[in-house]
Amino acid sequence: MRFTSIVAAALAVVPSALAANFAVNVGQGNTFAFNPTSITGAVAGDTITFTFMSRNHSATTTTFTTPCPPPAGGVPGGFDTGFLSATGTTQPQAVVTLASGNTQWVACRQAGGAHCRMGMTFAVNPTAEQTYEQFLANARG
Ligand SMILES: *[C@@H]1O[C@H](CO)[C@@H](O)[C@H](O)[C@H]1NC(C)=O
Ligand SMILES: [Cu+2]
Repeated sequence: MRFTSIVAAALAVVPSALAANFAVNVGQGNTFAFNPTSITGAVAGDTITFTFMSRNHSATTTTFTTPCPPPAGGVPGGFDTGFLSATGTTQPQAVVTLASGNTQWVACRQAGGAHCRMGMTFAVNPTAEQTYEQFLANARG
């Protein structure tokens, strides 16, 4: 009887175990940065939870070669959290569900790209050919 209960409990968690969530902090410690700066192994259906910890930022998809500023709404097939502002003890969150495991380049589009040019960038599934480090260098111009 006890064993049966354990099996039933294990089966119940299977659906949620299929999708991973990646937690990403935005503006942690009042910095112009995403933490971590990249994630790998993300697949369709996975989620990214962005927690906006200071100031007023966005997480917006952009291009590898010309990151700053990211376009409003993000690139086609991408995403844009819109501007989210941390006030006092409130740290808003945005949850993005990935439509694919494709590589995506992300930056903050605040202040006409000024935060982006300071290096406020993030990558989903960067590759050996297109690395996060090169994307960051492109953003800093
Ligand atoms: C956040 O930034 C956007 C874009 O600059 C601005 O329109 C909005 O008013 C700001 N929000 C707050 C709460 O300051
Ligand atoms: Cu910003």
